[in-house]
Amino acid sequence: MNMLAAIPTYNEALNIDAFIKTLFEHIPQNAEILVIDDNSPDGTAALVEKLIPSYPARLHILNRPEKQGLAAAYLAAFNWGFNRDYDVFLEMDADFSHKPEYIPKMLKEISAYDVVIGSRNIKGGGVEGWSVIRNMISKGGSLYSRMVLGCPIKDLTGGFNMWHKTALEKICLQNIISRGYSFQVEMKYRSFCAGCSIKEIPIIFPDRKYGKSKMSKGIFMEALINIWKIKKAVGRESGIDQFVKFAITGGLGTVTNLAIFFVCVDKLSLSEIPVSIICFLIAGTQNYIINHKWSFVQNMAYKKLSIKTWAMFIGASLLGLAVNIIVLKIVLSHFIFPFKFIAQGCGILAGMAINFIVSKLVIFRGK
Ligand SMILES: Nc1nc2c(ncn2[C@@H]2O[C@H](COP(=O)(O)OP(=O)(O)OP(=O)(O)O)[C@@H](O)[C@H]2O)c(=O)[nH]1
Ligand SMILES: [Mg+2]
Repeated sequence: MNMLAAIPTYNEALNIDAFIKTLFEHIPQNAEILVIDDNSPDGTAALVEKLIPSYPARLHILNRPEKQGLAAAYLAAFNWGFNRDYDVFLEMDADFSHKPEYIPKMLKEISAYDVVIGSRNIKGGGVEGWSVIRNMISKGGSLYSRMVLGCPIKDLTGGFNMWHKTALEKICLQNIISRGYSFQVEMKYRSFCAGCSIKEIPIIFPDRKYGKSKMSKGIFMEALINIWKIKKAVGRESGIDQFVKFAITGGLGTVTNLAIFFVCVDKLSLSEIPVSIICFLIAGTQNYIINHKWSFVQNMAYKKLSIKTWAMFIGASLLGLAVNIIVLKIVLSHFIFPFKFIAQGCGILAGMAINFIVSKLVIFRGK
């Protein structure tokens, strides 16, 4: 099997030379290494480039202009590798916390599984050199992610993982929403939801000896919140689920519309047409917000409410209204009903269908 080890680096000058040399000692003869460096100020990239002639066609570097986070680095590496026919991709830190000695075992397992996870949280695995507090935070974070996502993988947060190319294809990398440290959780959760076969093997994880961790309290808190966004984004919801939510939202909008109309026209005696327009805009805005935050939340988890999408939604509602009136006219001119509201019901359904299609495919499409 052709393997590519993808190694993201940011300020790993103290580790990278020894790390690459050690890694080459533990990977098969045909395996290659790609370092993804985000223009590390400490000159990590230059050290890698110095080593390239010693490993012709086996050591590569992807130089990126600025620090863009772990997720962007790995996604760039996978894209780079997809065009070059590797069967297996390895994710690994450059700071010796992930011991290259485990790679042969991982390679053996990947012939039978789609995903192999280096796990600190199963029998035989663990961490070395961590304080009790750090250990508790890490274990707590993993347990929290497992519980929120309902996912049985024991080490969701770890970054020492091997992926079969087919597993990465099943995940649909273009759908990944994480930018930072929740990336590893999202990748594993998506592979679980996609039905990939997953094997955890125990690893001992020593603390880094040289260089600084890029983890901070802020990054950790962000990852905790992101777990919910991942859950919303990945849990599969059918178009029918979305349509039912969209219809309920429309129903609520109608109630709002009628309530305001009743107060303004029947109680305050304001003129009908301007009130009707205002009712339409208020109910439309309510529908826009609820559809964004609920009906299509899976696509919109990382998008903000915006004037542009609001205006598009109001436009789609007007389109729905136009379709409603056209269908009403057509039905009335071709059929005779005991009650005309049946024709109006057909119009409402047609208008709603058009509004739903435009909302799903254009306005709330996400990325
Ligand atoms: N290209 C790139 N690499 C990064 C970035 N952030 C971190 N890395 C690298 O990703 C790997 C993991 O980062 P670490 O700082 O070791 O994070 P950690 O393993 O969670 O924390 P420690 O255990 O304290 O080391 C290391 O090889 C880093 O150099 C980034 O923004 N871009
Ligand atoms: Mg590390």
